[in-house]
Amino acid sequence: MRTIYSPDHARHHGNSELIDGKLQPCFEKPERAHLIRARVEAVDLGPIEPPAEFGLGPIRRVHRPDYVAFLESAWSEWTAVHGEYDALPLVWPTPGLRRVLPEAIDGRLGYYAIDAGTPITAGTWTAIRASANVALTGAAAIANGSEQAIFSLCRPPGHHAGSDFFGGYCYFNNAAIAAQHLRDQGAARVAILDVDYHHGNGTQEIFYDRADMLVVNIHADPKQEFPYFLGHADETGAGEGEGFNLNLPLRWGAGWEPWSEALEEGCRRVAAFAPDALVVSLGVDTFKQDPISQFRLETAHFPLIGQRLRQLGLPTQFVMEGGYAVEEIGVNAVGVLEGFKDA
Ligand code: OKP
Ligand code: ZN
Repeated sequence: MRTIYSPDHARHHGNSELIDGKLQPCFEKPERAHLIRARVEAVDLGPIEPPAEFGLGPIRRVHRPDYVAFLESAWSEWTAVHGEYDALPLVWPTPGLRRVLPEAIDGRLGYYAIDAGTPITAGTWTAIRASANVALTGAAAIANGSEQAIFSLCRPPGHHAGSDFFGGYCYFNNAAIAAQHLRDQGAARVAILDVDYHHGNGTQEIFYDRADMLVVNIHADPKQEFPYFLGHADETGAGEGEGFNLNLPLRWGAGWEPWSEALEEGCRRVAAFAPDALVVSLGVDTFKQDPISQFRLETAHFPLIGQRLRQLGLPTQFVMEGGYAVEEIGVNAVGVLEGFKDA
């Protein structure tokens, strides 16, 4: 299996995120992608190739132009006022306030953000453009039939980013950009299966009213876990998209038994949808030792995920999302891919 990777991800390295009442070192750090890449090499998964440049066109197919422009200029606007330290929001247009776009960068950050854990830094724009290109290069290879399965080693991740918001370490929604590109290159229907521990609220929001995109999420119950305000089982889609969103929330502490049952249900729904391609939002923060997560999957379970996905028999693009137990992140993420390959 081919891996698409860009070293430009390392240009994004935030100092801190607001978590548990403290500013702490970012869990989402360059080492994550370095270790996954190293594991791809160690097990000889296949060639590692750089992404092609796709420009902003395919990004604007899922993100609003004002939001894209905000991300491009946020760092220079921020440094002009505050100097060269991470930009983070601290006020949001919550109910009772008005959603009028401020001029001040501090206000604009709150307007477009969902949390205070997602810093914008000097290299963020370069890194998120590269991450989207990694996703698009993978999608293009699936679309033209040159690969049946491909690994887009995206960083930063993307599934919390919506049509006009960032958060949860995500800026551009790489999986959504890839899925839309597959559609634009001729796929009639695309399924997205998100196995990250956290609900992919951004992906759900982007495709919620569409019948050509099936979005399936297996994740920690938002009553207990980030992103808290989306991901409930009764969110089934809207309008034309009614019936094309499936949320399978699980309680804290879930291990392989309930998790694999949810995977089975998700896979059956994907199969019934009969898509032309599958995009897997691959997070491995379901691992029992993940420092910010509360599921209990073990290293031996990750290849089983890959095996089950392979049974779907679909052209499949893996798009990297979360996973913060950095010591094991390579073994776990690449374990899914090896399970898929060897099944
Ligand atoms: C990104 B991805 C938990 C705070 C969580 C944000 C987590 C973002 C995860 N107490 N902060 O889905 O792996
Ligand atoms: Zn996650």
